Amino acid sequence: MAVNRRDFLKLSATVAGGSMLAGGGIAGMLMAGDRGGAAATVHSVPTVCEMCFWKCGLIARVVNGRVVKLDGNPLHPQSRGKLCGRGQAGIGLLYDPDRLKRPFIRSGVRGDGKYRPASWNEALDITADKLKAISAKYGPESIALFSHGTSGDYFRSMVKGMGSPNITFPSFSQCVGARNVGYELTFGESPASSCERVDLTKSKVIVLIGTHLGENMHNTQVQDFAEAVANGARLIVVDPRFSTAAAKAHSWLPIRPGADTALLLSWINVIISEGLYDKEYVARYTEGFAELAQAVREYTPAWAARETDLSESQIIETARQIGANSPNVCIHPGRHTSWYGNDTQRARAMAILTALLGSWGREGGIWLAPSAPLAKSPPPEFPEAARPEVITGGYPFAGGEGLTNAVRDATISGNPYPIKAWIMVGTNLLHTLPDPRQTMAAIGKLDLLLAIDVMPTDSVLQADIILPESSYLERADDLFVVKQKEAGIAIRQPAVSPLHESKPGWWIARELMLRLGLEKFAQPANFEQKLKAKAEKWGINFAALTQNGYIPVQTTSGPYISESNQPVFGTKSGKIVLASAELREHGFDAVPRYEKVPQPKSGQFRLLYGRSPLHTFSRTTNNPQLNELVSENEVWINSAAASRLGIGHGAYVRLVNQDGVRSNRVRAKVTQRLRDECIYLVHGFGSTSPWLTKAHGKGANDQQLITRYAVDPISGITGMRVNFVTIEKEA
Ligand SMILES: Nc1nc2c(c(=O)[nH]1)N[C@H]1C(S)=C(S)[C@@H](COP(=O)(O)OP(=O)(O)OC[C@H]3O[C@@H](n4cnc5c(=O)[nH]c(N)nc54)[C@H](O)[C@@H]3O)O[C@H]1N2
Ligand SMILES: Nc1nc2c(c(=O)[nH]1)N[C@H]1C(S)=C(S)[C@@H](COP(=O)(O)OP(=O)(O)OC[C@H]3O[C@@H](n4cnc5c(=O)[nH]c(N)nc54)[C@H](O)[C@@H]3O)O[C@H]1N2
Ligand code: SF4
Ligand SMILES: [Mo]
Repeated sequence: MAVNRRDFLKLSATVAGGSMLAGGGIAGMLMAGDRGGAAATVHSVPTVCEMCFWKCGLIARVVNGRVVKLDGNPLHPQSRGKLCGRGQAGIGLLYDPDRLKRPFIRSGVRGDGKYRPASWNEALDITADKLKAISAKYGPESIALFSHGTSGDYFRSMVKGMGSPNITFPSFSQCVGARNVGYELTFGESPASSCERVDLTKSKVIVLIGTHLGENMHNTQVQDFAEAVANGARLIVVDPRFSTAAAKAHSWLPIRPGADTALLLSWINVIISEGLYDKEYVARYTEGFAELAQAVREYTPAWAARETDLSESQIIETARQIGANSPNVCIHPGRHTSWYGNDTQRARAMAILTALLGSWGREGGIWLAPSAPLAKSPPPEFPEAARPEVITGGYPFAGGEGLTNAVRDATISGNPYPIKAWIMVGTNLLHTLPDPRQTMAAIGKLDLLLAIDVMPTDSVLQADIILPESSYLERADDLFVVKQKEAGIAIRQPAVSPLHESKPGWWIARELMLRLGLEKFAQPANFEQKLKAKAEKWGINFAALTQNGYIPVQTTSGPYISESNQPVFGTKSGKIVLASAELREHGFDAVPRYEKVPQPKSGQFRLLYGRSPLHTFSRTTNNPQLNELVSENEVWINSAAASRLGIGHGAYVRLVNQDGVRSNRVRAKVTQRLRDECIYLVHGFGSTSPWLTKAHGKGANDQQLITRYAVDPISGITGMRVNFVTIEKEA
């Protein structure tokens, strides 16, 4: 049956035979009409996924008021008709019986899990009263926000409106911070407009440094990666583990963990000394080449071979492949880059290599962000904070995005002033910040821990007040500006009405703001009207947007450099910075210098972690569909190490870290796909919340074992791959 997708999007019909529908797809839905039986209302709602933060466009198929299937929106450039496994499992989140169904107020002592249900009015009144009391006693700056995801924005307006600058993001401090700072120091901007601007399908060579595409399952990036591999792009994967991506690679470089900057500097050394860099591009767009060339002289492949435990010939050969294919080379800038505490300089080395190859703004490299002239509204005039922010922690390049760790430190110490309320929106801090013991110590200092969440996670069950947000399938959010090679606007709209007593984030923030006298900063009561007005201001037909889910907008610049499309570098000099005077002024190396990281002692293993394609952090481990597919993580152990320790494949073990912290039991995956001195866990498992009936106690929690972290002196982010464990056999 031929059904054009565009027609299908417009399909909002009544057909018969509802019992046939689930799993039947478009054809199944329509054919069901022939079977007779009770009338079923079938319609399709285009909206935006939030099972992770790639923000794919999706189409929810709703039958008799129930979401039965989620598919990728073919019109949206971040999904192109497909969803990943987690995206399809959004239905599991929507109908998870363990969801937070109503507001709760703590009735026992913190952490004992005793709560009483409350009405919205009561919970909002109490929350607002507590915030007012804390602000009056300790000043508004004593209120801090931790958020991840769309709803964080509404609470940001609330916290800023109260007069606090202390707004933090784990997705900076425990994730992209070092990358963004390293690339901003080099190119004047980050290499991502939310999604990394990697031109994989046109690359002749793709270099992945740790980035484990395929396990890191960002929909269209993985689609592009698959296409690039099929097109025969040469793939170089640097990873101590034989990742899914390494299995597709022409060259797998099983590097000693923490030695990546040595490899990068020696590649730069070969590319400069053999003249393989893009001389015209370097002359036209960069500054500091002579200083760079001088500084990398000492980093020879022979030296790097010793540091990285790779062969000298492999280092030279891969450097030549990279150089020979300039500029159509993608040095993937990575995403989670908080590794060893020297991470900004590693990101700088990657950025410098990208510049030498001339691949910023060139086909197969990093494309330029499109400019889309969308009318801006004047920003709200938030009150000036009376005291300085604590969110930079004194780190000179922490920038505008707040450090979670700096706020946690200030909360524990009370310096420079007490922090007394934490508002957590869509973040599971006990699984997200290194050293959960410090997170608990900080929570112990608070007068109010407020959680706005969808699930009763470990962190939520520490809260004094819990406010249940509707999932992304039940709510509208502000319009999304999509910046791929093209630009456009996407809309999130509810596929079904909010279940239970949950409420959208914008509504929760608004109700609190009304009670705090901050209505002028709140979203309007008629949210849909606001979205419509915004779309129309941008010249977009709102009816078409709600029907299609995504509408492209005109761009005024293209993805690649040409004489008429020149790049703009937001650095002080307007050039790409190879040797950074700015870093030198702050006492750092202008050109990255290699620093060794501590190695495990005999008998110890370095704890490495990463992603499962079927889970997002700890947020999906209780999802009924995903939990059925992957219910617990495994610990990867090299087969030689396992045989020395007498550990068999599939046996349960426990991991004990350098500070004596012992993990939950976890199954051994005995494999040759990992270096001998490391072990590897998928992050997000080992929840302790008894309210998560499926995830509770399943697998090991990497974060529990991360009691040490190394703070990057430039960006202030927390390197978390600096913990060592021993392995105990489970009797
Ligand atoms: N040990 C270790 N630590 C890590 C990482 C690691 O790999 N290992 N990864 C790091 C990285 S890269 C990142 S980005 C951070 C991410 O860590 P977080 O910022 O904490 O993000 P998530 O795990 O996505 O957020 C989880 C919370 O969001 C809730 N949630 C889900 N949907 C919604 C919603 O619609 N509304 C609301 N209000 N809440 C919702 C979930 O129930 C859960 O409580 O963790 C970092 N920390
Ligand atoms: N399915 C799924 N996909 C996701 C997410 C998710 O939760 N689930 N989260 C998203 C988010 S927010 C992020 S930030 C990204 C994170 O994903 P990425 O940025 O791709 O990866 P990392 O977590 O930095 O790195 C994990 C890989 O680094 C390797 N590694 C460990 N130590 C070293 C080292 O010293 N050197 C090198 N070269 N490699 C090393 C590990 O073996 C592993 O393969 O994933 C995104 N995609
Ligand atoms: S990559 Fe997957 S989970 Fe993330 S937004 Fe897209 S479909 Fe959803
Ligand atoms: Mo991340």
